[in-house]
Amino acid sequence: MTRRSAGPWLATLALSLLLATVAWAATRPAAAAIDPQPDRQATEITSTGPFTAYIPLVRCSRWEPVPLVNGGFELDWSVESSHRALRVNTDGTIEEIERNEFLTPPGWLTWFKHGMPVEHDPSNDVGWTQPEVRPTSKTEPDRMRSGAQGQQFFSTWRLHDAGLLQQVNVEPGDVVRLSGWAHAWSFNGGVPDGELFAYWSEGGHVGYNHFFALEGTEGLDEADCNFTFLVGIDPYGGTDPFTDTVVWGQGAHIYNAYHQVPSVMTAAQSPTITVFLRSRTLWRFSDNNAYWDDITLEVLKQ
Ligand SMILES: [Ca+2]
Repeated sequence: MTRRSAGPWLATLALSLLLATVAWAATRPAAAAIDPQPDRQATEITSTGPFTAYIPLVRCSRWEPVPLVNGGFELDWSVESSHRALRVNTDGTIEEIERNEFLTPPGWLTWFKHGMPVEHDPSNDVGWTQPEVRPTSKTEPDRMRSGAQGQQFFSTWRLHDAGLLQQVNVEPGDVVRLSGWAHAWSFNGGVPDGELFAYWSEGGHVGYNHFFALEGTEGLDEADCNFTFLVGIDPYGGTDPFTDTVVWGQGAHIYNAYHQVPSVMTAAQSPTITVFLRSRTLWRFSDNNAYWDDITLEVLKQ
């Protein structure tokens, strides 16, 4: 019986392991990849064996803040004393108006949808209406996420689809990302014990819970879905929140405590972009209150 040498066998095993490792490395996602995927360069790195492997090389990228005016809503309203708002009518017209009900925060402009119909509720003969806008009360510390103030929108026994906008100067082509924090008090008298009602919201899955669910989550009831929060960017810098060029992030139902609204990202198409905050309600509850804080904009730097 001929005894075989282990040398060639071990060499074959080592080569197989090397080739398997190179093949695995060529197909796996790059560990340093971030969202969005930066540009990649396919670079030949080895040709020592019978195969040639390509591994994506990822450029180092980072997010840097783009200053927003009053992104944390800490500036006192008297800095601008603005009562301005854009009334975005369902017939497609837009009017700039001033009302005492709008304590529009410095650096921002209030917008709201106005008119009929209410597509999801034909019994609603009031339509989309004007909310009231003001800083969060300093007596309700949970209504601001940081600092001394947040911003609130509220409507009583009525719907709103409304928010704030701000135009920001950037470089065309910049990849920008908008984020913010929000929550709602969505109340219609259904609290079971009559206590702490300001932090109890309607919905079979909500109640006192610090509730967050992405829009479209299965199993939610109609009250769970009363409020939807969104952030959006118009990369062309327009002020119509309903124009086709506005890119909206995914909606989220958020109640009773702050949670980050799903961020949105796009590439600037002009030297000015517009960032939008939006809360949309479904039902004419007694208290449809939306709270916002800590809005941030970032740009991707290569
Ligand atoms: Ca704040």
